[in-house]
Amino acid sequence: MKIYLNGEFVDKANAKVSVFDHGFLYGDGGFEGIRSYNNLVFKLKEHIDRLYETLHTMMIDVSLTKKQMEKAVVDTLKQNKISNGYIRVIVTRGVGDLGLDPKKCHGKPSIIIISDNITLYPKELYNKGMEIITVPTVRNHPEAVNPMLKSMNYLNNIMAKIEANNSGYCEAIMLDHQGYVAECTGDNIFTFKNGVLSTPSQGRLKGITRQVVLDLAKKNKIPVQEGLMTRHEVYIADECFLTGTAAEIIPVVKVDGRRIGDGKPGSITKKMLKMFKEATTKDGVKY
Ligand code: PXG
Repeated sequence: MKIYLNGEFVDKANAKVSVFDHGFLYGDGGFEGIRSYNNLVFKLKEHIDRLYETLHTMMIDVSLTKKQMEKAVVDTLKQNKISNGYIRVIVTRGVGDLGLDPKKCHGKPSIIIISDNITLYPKELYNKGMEIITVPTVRNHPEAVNPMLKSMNYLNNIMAKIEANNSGYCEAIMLDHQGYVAECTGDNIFTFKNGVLSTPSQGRLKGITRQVVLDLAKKNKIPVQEGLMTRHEVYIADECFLTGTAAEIIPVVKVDGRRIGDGKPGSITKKMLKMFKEATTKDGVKY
């Protein structure tokens, strides 16, 4: 396996960063998780745009243009001869000293791109649907570490994931600081009721898959509502599903012990997954 490390391709065994890298010391950096399907990188521009938005707010000035970054992603896939893969792009503030002062990193971000074969969730989860719970850890306050940033600082989500795992679940709903449903630890959430598709408007990452679903809904004249969502509204929904680059679209059939709809993956959920799969065969940057 070849890893892109600061402009060079190095073997996995030599792909090392300093222990003084602020990404390691403080989670001080941004990242993206991208997928490719049959030699097409899905929504590459959108992922790179979001990465640069994260870095802009974090005041990490990366030397590569967006186009150069896109090329580096494609080159990494080519180097590894991966047709269907998962790509992790990481940009940290770079190597500093033990203090947290970002000035000590001297404006030299570390850029790392790893591509690997994707490990998928078990197929039966897609057929049967998932059971999830709400966990006590709330999603970060937007004026602390804004959930719109895909920062390397994932402790908020990891704490929530630990709570989910401790209770025997693999994914969990996180509420925002006001008690509204925000998102899951690594996925956005949707409900469907009375012909309307709903998804939270605040306290969550602006997921790329979430946007694909919103676009597909618009194209298919399915009414969409982005707004505040309570747990009650999730419990009484006809359908519920999660979206994410790795998970794609995964049906949810039980939340906090409440059955959703008839307890089986819903027809809109299945239709969305089908349309999403079709989109991944057409859209994308070829390599
Ligand atoms: N919300 C959060 C908090 C995420 O981390 C999504 C939503 C979905 O966004 P996209 O753009 O992928 O549709 C994510 C992304 C993992 C893992 O191992 C998951 C993500 C990121 C990193 C690792 O499950 N999800």
